[in-house]
Amino acid sequence: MPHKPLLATVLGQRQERPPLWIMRQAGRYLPEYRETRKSAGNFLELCYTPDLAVEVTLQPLRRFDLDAAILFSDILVIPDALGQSVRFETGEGPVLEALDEKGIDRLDRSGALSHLEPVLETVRRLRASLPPEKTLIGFCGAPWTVATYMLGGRGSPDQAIARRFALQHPAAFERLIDILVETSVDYLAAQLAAGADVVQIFESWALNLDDAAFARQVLEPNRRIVEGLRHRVPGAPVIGFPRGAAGNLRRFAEDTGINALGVDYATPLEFIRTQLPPDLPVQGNLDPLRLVVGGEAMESQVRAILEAWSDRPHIFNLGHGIVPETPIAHVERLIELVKGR
Ligand code: 1CP
Repeated sequence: MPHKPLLATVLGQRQERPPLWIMRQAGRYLPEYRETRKSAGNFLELCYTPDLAVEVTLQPLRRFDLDAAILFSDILVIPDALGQSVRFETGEGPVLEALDEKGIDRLDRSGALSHLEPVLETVRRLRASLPPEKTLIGFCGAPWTVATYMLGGRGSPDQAIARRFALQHPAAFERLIDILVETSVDYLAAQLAAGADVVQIFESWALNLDDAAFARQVLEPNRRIVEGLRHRVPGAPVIGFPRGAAGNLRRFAEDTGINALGVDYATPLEFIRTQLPPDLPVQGNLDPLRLVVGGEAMESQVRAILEAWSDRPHIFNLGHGIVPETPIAHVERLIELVKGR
């Protein structure tokens, strides 16, 4: 086995310098991405055309000394594969035909993996073309996060439609979560079989939930995916990312069985240092806006993060996705700082 510093860190081995990748590292802040995106026409075509998806996955690694590639796709290919209508409007984000109870009953899992076959082909090609020391990250959205888009029809600041649906229609909601858990296990197992080294489960909307809702909507589905996946792929390495989990972070780390915990930028460095097991690998957590501003606003916090987590396994990353207005020179400087140059 070639040494892959990022995979090794997920598995609990602290490295001399933390390995790094950048959440949403392929995307609109790169001019070459904008070019490829234009030639693809619509966003889902980009995700389902292996030639193009491989190209945009590799673009950030050509420019920057990153330790991982993350499969180029989206968390919303799962609703698309289940037969829900999904569109990506320019400048507006995703738009789905919002589900009601009857819509949940019409979701069809039987063709999902064959629908996602082009994504799996992208993973195989990436595995074949990446240098052996680079970690290939596969991913899916966590069931609750995906459900917020499926029920709400689009992104929202408070996920109110989905939160209300979970309370008013508990049986239909559980059917939806069951479908998403099962499809996600199939999909992640297939990504690992196709050559992904590790998978990340994006729980981008782990916020705004009371105790019981957090347990039911976040903890339990994440736990079931990890368990189901390990049943298929023993030892499967998993990064969890419960964005906004705040006071629930420790519960998440303890109850889900993930190997490594992604943390958002609002999580205090000290909380991680003192409240989480010292051997738990942690990923994060620079505010993407510090990367936009650069200079001392960025450098002081990069140093603080490196210092605070220096004695545990740490993967350096942003605390959420890189934003389109990020200057490329700032990304270069960030990598120099983390790599100690
Ligand atoms: O390099 C990479 O990371 C690119 C692969 C990738 C990933 C991991 C994309 C491409 N999307 C995602 C995950 C994703 N998609 C998440 C979880 C991470 C996060 O919280 O940011 C979420 C919530 C989505 C849903 C989504 N897709 C949104 C957010 C909508 C909202 O509610 O704010 C958006 C804008 C998209 C479209 C999208 N996905 C990816 C890209 C590059 C884009 C922009 C589309 C474009 O090119 O016009």
